[in-house]
Amino acid sequence: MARYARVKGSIALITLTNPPVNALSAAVRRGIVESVSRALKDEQVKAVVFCGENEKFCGGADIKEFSGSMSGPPLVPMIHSIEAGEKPMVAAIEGVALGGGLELALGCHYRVANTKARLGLPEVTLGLLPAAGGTQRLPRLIGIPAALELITTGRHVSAQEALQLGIVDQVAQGSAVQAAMELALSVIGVCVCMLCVYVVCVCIYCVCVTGQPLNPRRLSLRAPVWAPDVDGVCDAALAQVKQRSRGAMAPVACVQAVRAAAMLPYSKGMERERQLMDTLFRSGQARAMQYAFFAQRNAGKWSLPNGSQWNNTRARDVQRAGVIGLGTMGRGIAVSLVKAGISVVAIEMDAKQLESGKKAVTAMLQRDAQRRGVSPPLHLLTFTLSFHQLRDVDLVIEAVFEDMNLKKRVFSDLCKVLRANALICTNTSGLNVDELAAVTDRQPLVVGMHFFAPAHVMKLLEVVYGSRSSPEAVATAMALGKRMEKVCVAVGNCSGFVGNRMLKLYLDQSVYMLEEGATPEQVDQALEEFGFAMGIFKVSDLSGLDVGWRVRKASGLIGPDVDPVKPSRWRLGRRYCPLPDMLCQQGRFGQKTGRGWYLYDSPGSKEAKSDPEIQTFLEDYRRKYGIIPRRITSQEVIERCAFALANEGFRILEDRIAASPEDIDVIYLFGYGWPRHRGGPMFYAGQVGLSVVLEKLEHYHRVHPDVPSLEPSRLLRRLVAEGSPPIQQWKSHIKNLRSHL
Ligand code: 3H9
Repeated sequence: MARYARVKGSIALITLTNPPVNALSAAVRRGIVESVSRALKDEQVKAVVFCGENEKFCGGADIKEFSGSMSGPPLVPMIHSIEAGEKPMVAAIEGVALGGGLELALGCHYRVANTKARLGLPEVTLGLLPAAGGTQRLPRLIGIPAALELITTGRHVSAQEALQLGIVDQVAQGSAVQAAMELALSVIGVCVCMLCVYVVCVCIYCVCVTGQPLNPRRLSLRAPVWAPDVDGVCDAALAQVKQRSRGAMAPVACVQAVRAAAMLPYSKGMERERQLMDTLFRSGQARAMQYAFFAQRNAGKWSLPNGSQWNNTRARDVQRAGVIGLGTMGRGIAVSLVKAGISVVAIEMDAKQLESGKKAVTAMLQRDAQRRGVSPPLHLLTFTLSFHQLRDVDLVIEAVFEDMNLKKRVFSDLCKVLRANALICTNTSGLNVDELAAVTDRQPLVVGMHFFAPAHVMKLLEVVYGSRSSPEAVATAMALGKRMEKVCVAVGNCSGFVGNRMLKLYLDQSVYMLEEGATPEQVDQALEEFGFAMGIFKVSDLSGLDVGWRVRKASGLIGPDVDPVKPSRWRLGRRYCPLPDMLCQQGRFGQKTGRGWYLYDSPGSKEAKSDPEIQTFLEDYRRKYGIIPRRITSQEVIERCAFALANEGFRILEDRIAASPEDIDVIYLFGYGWPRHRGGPMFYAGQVGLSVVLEKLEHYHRVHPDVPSLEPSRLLRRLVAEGSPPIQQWKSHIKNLRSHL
């Protein structure tokens, strides 16, 4: 778990060996403690170099250990003994030095990284803070403002940026281990250029620094980093993190710990760091965020009901792809493909749309390239009106208007030109993938690739398998999504798939609450206080209210038989809220028209303001239908929205549309702005308590019997009856449920 070797006569090389990321498990910590003690005792050893196996320094503390009882030597004294060691300690950073890994490096007296290394303290993304001295040593090394930024965001920095910030002493072009050993030799007075006499202080030939005392390199010995503006800087950081991550405790604790580094001596600062960590560590938020970390990774390990899965199915190589339609979605998809190094044939139906699509895609790629200081890969793009240009592509992603007949036409046209083994993917947000596949000559090669707008920014990709989709097609779409840096989740085929199927019920609850007495502002405020970046009505204004209106018209919910003056609140056998349709009839489509649930200064502007007209409109509406408004609390908003989501999630699990509750949570975390510190709707239901969720749903269903979706699902009832097992065990209960059907 930590390999010890003596190299170059006088250097102890300690290699962390815990693949894949050399996390600091109990065994690794034990190995380090033993190796350091051996190196300090060995008189031949004059310096110590730490590195990680497989060119990865260290991914930090072993997160898997957090859920069990901790054993083995603790990290803080281990790092302290490295720093206090009387022989120079050098960290050779390759790959990653994250969290406890960087803290270990900060305990060393010198740090060398290679050019590809990434460094950071991402604990905040796990609901924690860097509690192995990171909040006290990093500010002493790089100052309060830079340390605050890194610790509160968890951002990874490149080796070059780390050098500029002063986190590392050197960036090596080749092996960091080799460079670290040379640095170690120079520090102990062995000049590596061999041109000067041995033990010197500064070699005049290579300017290496030799015989340096260690105390100035021990960060814990440095005084607090106080400066006159420290309070202001910390206050500003606090305000910023509160605004950015509403309700999340970890970023606030990170600021408090860094503030301690400015005010208190090291030992007192460490005490503060430990107290804050204790509070975070025990919090539900840390559990939720660590759950999210593993759920995200598990989503890549997809499986289909027929037993095919990620590790027994090969993906096809995709070199060249087609994108049909250059609207908002098609543009983002084309950009993501090109950024992944895939050549793209982009098709539009008429010259004008092709030209505006081409301009938009080119501009997006140019902006991105400029930001990253590279040249835009425009040579990978072909814009054309001709389907014939698609004859040699490996895969096509169709992103035309959300209209079944139009998509069917495109699919059958594609079959006339594509190679027989080319995949056809649809970017539908909820149409039936099987129905689309049925018009093709290659049903096994058809899958859904549901991107989220804007597709070059949003991380989520639902890969939708139909009843005839081949495992190979699913594997190819999943692998392609990963290359496009998406978080991919494989889901089954049903109306709305996972994300939008659940979203519908959440939207329904929100508008029902408007009917009953709430305002869009009240609902949004409750959701934002819960942690959503934006309330549901602001999101609806952003996406455009006309989108849902068109879908409702196509599905027969709105037709000529609907009374235009007093539209029915009962359709297709259940409660229906006509408020969104009525807004659309007034031309209130949201941000794009400058008016929706909120008012905007001009069409396209983003700042939502309360609109008195909406208040009057809602009052008139309630009067018209004889609804007596009542006060709706924030608690009711959260319960009705979150529990309606989870309830549908349970149904989705029963129907095998999602393979696990983790997959559903990943979809909500990456596609729908669910706050990460609440894990996801399914995790949240488990954390609140399944029996509480059941009781609340029963209550709301009793009060609203005309809303069938509020009736608790069978799976939820069964889980409660079986003692509310932890979320990791729900899958086995789904199997039981099916065997009882
Ligand atoms: C900490 O350090 C606390 C201290 O400050 C104080 C304590 C007192 N532990 O992401 P990948 C697994 S908190 C355990 O797919 P990549 C991961 O689950 C820690 N396991 O690869 C996956 O397993 P599997 C602070 C870990 O190349 C496999 O490794 N550190 C850990 O895309 C591959 O992972 C962090 O927050 C871990 N620390 O990305 C860093 N890390 O194959 C967290 C990874 O079974 N890690 N695994 O699914 C990462 O950000 C990425 O994994 C990393 C590699 C960038 C390292």
